[in-house]
Amino acid sequence: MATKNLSDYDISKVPSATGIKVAIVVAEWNFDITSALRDGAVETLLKHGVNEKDIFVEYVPGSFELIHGSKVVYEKYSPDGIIAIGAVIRGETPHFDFISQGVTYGIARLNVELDVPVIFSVLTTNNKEQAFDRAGGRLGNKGTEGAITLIKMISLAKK
Ligand code: DLZ
Repeated sequence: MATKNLSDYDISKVPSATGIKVAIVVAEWNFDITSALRDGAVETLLKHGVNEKDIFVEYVPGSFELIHGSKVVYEKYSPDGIIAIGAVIRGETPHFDFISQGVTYGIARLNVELDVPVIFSVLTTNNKEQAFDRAGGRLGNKGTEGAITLIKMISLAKK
């Protein structure tokens, strides 16, 4: 199966992001990866017209905390949408499965409970190499893709 690289998107199909307010929550666990995802997201939002002062970045210890962190930034900044950024990497313990499932379920729930989209920019990979491939490496940057997804979802709500 060919691996799709969504970071090579068609810029003409992305709606204008001028005037929107975005909160980004970044997990500090595997920060070499999550900071690269954050940079991809911020760069893409700016490129599509989001004002720098309308991008609010906050940090939480690990991916599991992205759920509560997203609720906090929702209440604190009243954004039009949220990007949750994390990197869960398979280790020697069952933690990988618990954290991956927990954060997936938690973010999905927030998408039902909050009236703004919460984008799931959380990598779940077997090793660091696979994570780097998706954080600005040969398979693009999932932070960039998260930003594009958010712009499209906010535009959907405003139509
Ligand atoms: C504990 C833990 C482990 C083992 N692995 C990761 C990981 O790969 N990525 C990540 O973002 N966080 C990890 N954590 C931390 C948890 O997300 C969380 O911070 C702790 O369980 C405390 O709630």
